[in-house]
Amino acid sequence: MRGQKMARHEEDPCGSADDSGSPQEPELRLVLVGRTGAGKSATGNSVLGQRRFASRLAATSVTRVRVRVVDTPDLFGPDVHRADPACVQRARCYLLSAPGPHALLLVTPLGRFTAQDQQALREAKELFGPGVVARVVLVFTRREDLAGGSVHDYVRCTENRALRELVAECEGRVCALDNRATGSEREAQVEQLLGLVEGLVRRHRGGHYTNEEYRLAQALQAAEPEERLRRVAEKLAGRLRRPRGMRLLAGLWAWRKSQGTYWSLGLALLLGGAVLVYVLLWSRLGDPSDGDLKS
Ligand SMILES: Nc1nc2c(ncn2[C@@H]2O[C@H](COP(=O)(O)OP(=O)(O)OP(=O)(O)O)[C@@H](O)[C@H]2O)c(=O)[nH]1
Ligand SMILES: [Mg+2]
Repeated sequence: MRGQKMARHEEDPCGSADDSGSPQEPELRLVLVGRTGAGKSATGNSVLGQRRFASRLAATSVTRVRVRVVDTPDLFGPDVHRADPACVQRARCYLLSAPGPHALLLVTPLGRFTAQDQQALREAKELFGPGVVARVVLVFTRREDLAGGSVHDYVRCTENRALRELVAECEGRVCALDNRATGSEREAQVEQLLGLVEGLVRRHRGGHYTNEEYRLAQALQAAEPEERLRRVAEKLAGRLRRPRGMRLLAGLWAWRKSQGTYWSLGLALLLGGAVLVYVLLWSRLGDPSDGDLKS
């Protein structure tokens, strides 16, 4: 993998997102998610071809396209709500990946998919909205444990039901990395991963993921960085405070809006049918004269 390295402003505490390269250059934005110790930073370093994380944001050129990777320490564990009550860290993640990621890389070590990984995915859905699953690529670290075997065979044969369900949810977008690999081996692995992401981007007609918070971050591009961070954090905190059921409905509604006319029609027909069945059942079961007649 060749290309000029272009990481800038990595220590900017408010994470100005468009801070490397020319804005006209195509860019793939990737957010690393997963439980602590899964190998997120190591994966970020593999993709960028250099040890960058410790710091949270870096961008670099690779052969085909510029890639921006956002690392996310401690945002997807059970303690995040206590550790980040005002959503400042999570808003920072939004600003670093604005105007929205092309893919979420859900990182998990091969052979160790646990309840913590499931929790990480749940937190990611909560943070970005349920529609983000359509952007998830499952990345297994410790590829060397496959001993030359195929990752697709591994997920097909695994007895871990939760993992099989996740792979189905991600529509089979899986790959494996040995983050200790170097040279052409590392390049080949990263090319495979970026190929998956590019396929995903093509499916979404070149678009990136977005939601209300990303739209707000874009609308506030001209604002002071601290103000932008504060406003996005407030909006996130407001949404995450709502009861889970309400959040799910709001997320589904936002997702539906982004899917266009066919989905609207389908959903309207489904809801209409459900209401009709309910009314018919209610009128049959609830009419007391029926009961009188039968007794
Ligand atoms: N053998 C092997 N070790 C790996 C691989 N990927 C990551 N590791 C090791 O796994 C450990 C955790 O990796 P990190 O990248 O720090 O994990 P993380 O998800 O960033 O962890 P937090 O930042 O604490 O959330 C480190 O010791 C890595 O060297 C891999 O592909 N193979
Ligand atoms: Mg890390």
